[in-house]
Amino acid sequence: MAKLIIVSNRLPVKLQEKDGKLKYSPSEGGLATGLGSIYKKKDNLWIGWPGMVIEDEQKQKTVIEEIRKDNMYPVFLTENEVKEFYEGFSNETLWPTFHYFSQYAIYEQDLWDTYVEVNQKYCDEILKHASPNDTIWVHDYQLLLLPSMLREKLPDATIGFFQHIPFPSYEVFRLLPWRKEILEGMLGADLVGFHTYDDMRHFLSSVNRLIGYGGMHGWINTGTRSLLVDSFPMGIDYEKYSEVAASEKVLKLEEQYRKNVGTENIIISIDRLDYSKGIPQRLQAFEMFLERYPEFHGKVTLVMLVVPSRDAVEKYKELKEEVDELVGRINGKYSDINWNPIQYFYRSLPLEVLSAFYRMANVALVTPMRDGMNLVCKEYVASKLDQKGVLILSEMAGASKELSDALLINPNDINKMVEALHEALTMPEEEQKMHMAVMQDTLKRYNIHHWVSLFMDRLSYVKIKQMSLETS
Ligand code: GDG
Repeated sequence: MAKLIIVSNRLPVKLQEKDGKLKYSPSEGGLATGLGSIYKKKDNLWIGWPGMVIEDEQKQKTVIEEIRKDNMYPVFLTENEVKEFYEGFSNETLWPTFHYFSQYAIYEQDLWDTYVEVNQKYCDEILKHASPNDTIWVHDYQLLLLPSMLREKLPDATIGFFQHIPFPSYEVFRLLPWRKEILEGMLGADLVGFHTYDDMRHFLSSVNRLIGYGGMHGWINTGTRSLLVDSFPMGIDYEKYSEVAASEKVLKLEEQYRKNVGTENIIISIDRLDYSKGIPQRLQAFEMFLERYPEFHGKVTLVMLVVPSRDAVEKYKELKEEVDELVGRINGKYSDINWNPIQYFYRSLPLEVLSAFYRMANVALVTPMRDGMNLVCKEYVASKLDQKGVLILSEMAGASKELSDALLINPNDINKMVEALHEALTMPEEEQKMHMAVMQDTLKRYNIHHWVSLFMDRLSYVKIKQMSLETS
């Protein structure tokens, strides 16, 4: 029986070392939830990095033994591989380029070489487990070369690739010295998926202009094979977020937080610390809002959660300083003894706390400069059980394509962001409910389970279609 192998840079586990002992617990990110019912079944499995450098062989064995009970197999990365493959090429070359921050991108041959080696390392681990007719679903920008490496060894396998971050326009993509190798790596898949139609269009255009392959309706013909490129906007586990938001624990937390925050209006802002998320621009807009609408002084609080991320990378350290400074400046300027306009948390918080934040906020301010999808805005909508609340959303997030009932803004237009804040904070309740209901309908239907089955069904369809193309 053919099985499914899921591959991503990180495994859905949290490993911790306490008193020399390794502890592990499953982590329930969006992808893990969506795929949970699949990879735990029968012979299916998930391959990836457990998220910690473990060089001791005995410890490696313990990890293998532990996580295989949950159908997971690790790829162990050395410290240098983490530095050059993960922090380096993935997060200092590909991430900035794909998010249109190419001025932040570094182009270093050593980093590229390690990126190739590590992709090969993942390939070798997969080959230990894969049979010729298995289905392999590869995820994201850390593993762009893997589809072709696998195709070479397993010509008949069914290979899907999904990219969670944007794909830039040809003009930006072509800045990469290894642009052709990257495209050729991805073209080893049978199905290449993106969140949006625009990402898909950009990819097709790069393939056409850099390699010369063309086709119709998303099909690419390489001369020896055909593959399909398509868009699959990722959903969330809607039920999970609405159930948590309805729980006794979250209700209590919300009540307590509301009392502590103390203002009638609460704006929420939640992201990983990342320059693609537009955090400084958001703070500038809030500052200008306070300047322009003094009647809101003492009546509105921005609750801002920034989750530490990639703090070994220089640009992220600089951004942290910039955010700290801006928050300090705004609070210094406007605070009085009874009111702090911004409550700022730099840490990761449990899901229940997040849910209580979503519940208590009458506005969610989600303003990335560029985002493949953005799940925070979807989770906010799913948590608004009374349908009261307004979502302000950047046009540059993939999610804006589905959530046109949000107040859509351009994050470079600070002035418009200020007006959107004012509009959101003064929007009649009936209007809030009307928009929220439409967005909830969409997200309930196009949830994470729908996304997984759509991708898997399309992948099977591609295989059948390829056979008929070959025989015609
Ligand atoms: C990439 C793409 C695409 C955040 N803080 C805490 C916490 N979170 C959770 C949120 C949400 C997730 O992290 C963040 O997801 P996003 O989609 O917003 O952003 P990225 O991490 O950049 O994800 C993105 C995504 O992949 C999926 O394809 O949408 O565009 O960049 O689920 O709730 N969770 C907990 N505590 C926190 O403090 N428990």
